[in-house]
Amino acid sequence: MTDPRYPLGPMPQPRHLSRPERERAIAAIAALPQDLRQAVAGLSAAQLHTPYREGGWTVCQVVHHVADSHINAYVRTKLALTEANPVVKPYEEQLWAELPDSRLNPEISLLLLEQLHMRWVDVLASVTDWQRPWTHPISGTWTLDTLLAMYAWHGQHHVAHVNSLKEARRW
Ligand code: NI
Repeated sequence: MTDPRYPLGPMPQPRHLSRPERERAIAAIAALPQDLRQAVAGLSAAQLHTPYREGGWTVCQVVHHVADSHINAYVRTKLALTEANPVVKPYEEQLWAELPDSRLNPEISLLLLEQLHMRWVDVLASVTDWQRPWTHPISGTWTLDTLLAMYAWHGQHHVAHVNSLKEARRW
């Protein structure tokens, strides 16, 4: 029995990716807004407000969380590209997901993600030094390759949450 919180397994944190791995990760980030839109397409309001697992976020909160997370990831990408080993700002993702804007229509964050990922992918496509470091104050120093692998996984991880709920409920 797999852990319903981690349908794709744990978050990868490699320090170095091969060129094909990078290309696949950038393609996954480019495709994420459409993948997430497809996962929630046609769900009713009641379905959108159903937790993806017992005690978990609702589908609606999951969509807004992906936007919260990727806004931070975009900022971290640009900090790593423009400063020498910047210390990034952690945030309380659980509390962010409980703020009132996480109950807005998911369409708002789907549109936001479509626009944000266009800019993020454009920046990622221009990176020449994937070993540029950045530091998380708790987990330590990582590279841009790590960030790329983490967030390619992250979007797919949350799409899998929505899809696993739909499969379990036969929606
Ligand atoms: Ni997440």
